[in-house]
Amino acid sequence: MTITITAFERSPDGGRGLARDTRVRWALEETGLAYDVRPLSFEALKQPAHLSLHPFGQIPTFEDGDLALFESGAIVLHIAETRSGLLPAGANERKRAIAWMFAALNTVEPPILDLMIARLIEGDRPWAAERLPLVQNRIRDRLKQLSAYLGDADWLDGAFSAGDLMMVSVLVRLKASGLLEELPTLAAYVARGEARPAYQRAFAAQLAAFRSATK
Ligand SMILES: N[C@@H](CCC(=O)N[C@@H](CS)C(=O)NCC(=O)O)C(=O)O
Repeated sequence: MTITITAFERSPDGGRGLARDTRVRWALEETGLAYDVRPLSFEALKQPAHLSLHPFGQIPTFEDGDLALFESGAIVLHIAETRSGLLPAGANERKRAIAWMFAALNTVEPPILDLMIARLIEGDRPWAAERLPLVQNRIRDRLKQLSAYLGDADWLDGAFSAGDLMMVSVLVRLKASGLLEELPTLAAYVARGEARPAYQRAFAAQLAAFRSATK
């Protein structure tokens, strides 16, 4: 049975790899699992066929035999738990890697999403200029804490893990903001993640899909 994931038919990021299928593709590439992609239009996302897989009508989803999952965190965790390479062997180390996945999704990604919303959706509101620096400063606070924790280590807790995969995936979304460059330690951490061959393959695959949809 082949794994099937869903992704945007035409990603609104123009193929920059910011949509959340990229993190799932990355986990699949790191663990050597083959997969198919079902591309979906924005309209198809909200149709019953997709809503039966994803209650909020979003991507990504993951299907493997009789297992269907939504939420990128749950999908990456499932992949990491079924194949070696993304979670350490020791029980406590595994739990810490999972804690870093949660930290990426629950502590670091929310203010980054706030920034995307402030810029893309609320940019024309009368209060937008006043709100933007508040949102940016909340991100700066998180990045400074993360950078201090990382120090001169390559990865968050020993060897590269699903925690790093998720954290890099979240931080990549800041690339156009200039905020990452304020902390060279984190910029280098993201660059290390992006340099991994598995990330390169995942990025290339989503870019190829975008290009073929926009030909
Ligand atoms: N928490 C979810 C968020 C999923 C999500 O926001 N997906 C976006 C693409 S990255 C989406 O499908 N947006 C279209 C929509 O919400 O209609 C996850 O991590 O999978």
